[in-house]
Amino acid sequence: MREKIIRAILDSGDSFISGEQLSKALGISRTAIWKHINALREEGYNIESVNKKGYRLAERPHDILSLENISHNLSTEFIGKNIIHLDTVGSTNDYAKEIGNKVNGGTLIISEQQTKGKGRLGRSWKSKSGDGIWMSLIIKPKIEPYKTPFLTLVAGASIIKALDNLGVDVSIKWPNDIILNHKKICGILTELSAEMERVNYIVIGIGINVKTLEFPEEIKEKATSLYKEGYKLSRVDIVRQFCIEFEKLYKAYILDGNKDSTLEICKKYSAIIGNHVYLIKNNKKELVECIDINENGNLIIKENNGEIKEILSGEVSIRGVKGYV
Ligand code: BTX
Repeated sequence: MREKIIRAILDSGDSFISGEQLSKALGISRTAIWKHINALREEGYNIESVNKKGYRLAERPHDILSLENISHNLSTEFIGKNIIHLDTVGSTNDYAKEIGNKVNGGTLIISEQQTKGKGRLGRSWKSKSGDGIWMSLIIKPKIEPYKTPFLTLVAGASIIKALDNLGVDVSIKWPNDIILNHKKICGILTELSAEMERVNYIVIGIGINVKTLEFPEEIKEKATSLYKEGYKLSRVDIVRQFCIEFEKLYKAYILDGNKDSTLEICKKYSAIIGNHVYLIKNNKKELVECIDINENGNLIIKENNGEIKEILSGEVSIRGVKGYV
């Protein structure tokens, strides 16, 4: 019911909607409406009420990552049309995997806090309450499992575009880190549920540091947030932009087999192409030059002895020569 009320208020934009109109449209008493409005205010919605006129939003709620705020007039076809917004959860990726078979592709799980946020290869992801966007997107493309790693690049390119649209100067450290001022503001963890020839669903987990000002000692040197770097952006705007950009690149890849736009973004905004970096694999560190990203989304590097090699995502970590990148 609360969702319906806030949607009706959002739909009426700058005009007031009266308690009577709401009560008629939703079939509940005006007192019940008033109780829901108070609960919505407690959730953070700044709802004005004026005698004889009714209710309207004093300002757009920029920070509540609810279905109504994110999907209101969102121009996508299916990405972000179903949103599950939680207060706290172990990991949004794990939650997504529990419900993956039951929900539609495009469903987004967002939690204010994660108590067991996961990175790649068993690493952990710090996800303090309210500080960032901790979300997992469930998608169900009809493709063979071997084609799925490219979707990590699609997600990375979408975040780059989303933040670029909002005026943030970000780059991407192949394959899954988004970088701002040489530090990591976002990581992506893609997980797959599949049979031999068929994908059941894919979970794309995305963590974006938005408001964090203090990071734990162990990641202080390499992590940053949008606020810390001077970008006071709305979490809702970032998620909405991400949904729009992701759907475009996803459709191009899945429906038309077209990887060009994603590759173009990953190359144009790359933090490593043209640079020397350390490749770390099985505790071995090798200095190489990054040359390109090929049509499969794999990294092309030149070793010290001049040999050119193709590196698959998932098998290595990359570090900059001077610092994180
Ligand atoms: P990754 O393995 O590339 O990065 C994890 C590493 O990054 C950690 O070992 C640590 O050094 C550092 N790190 C941890 N937390 C942060 C942070 N908040 N900001 C910057 N650096 C950090 C990257 O893995 C993939 C991360 C995906 C996170 C999302 S959040 C929503 C979804 N649910 C979930 O459990 N994981 C994903």
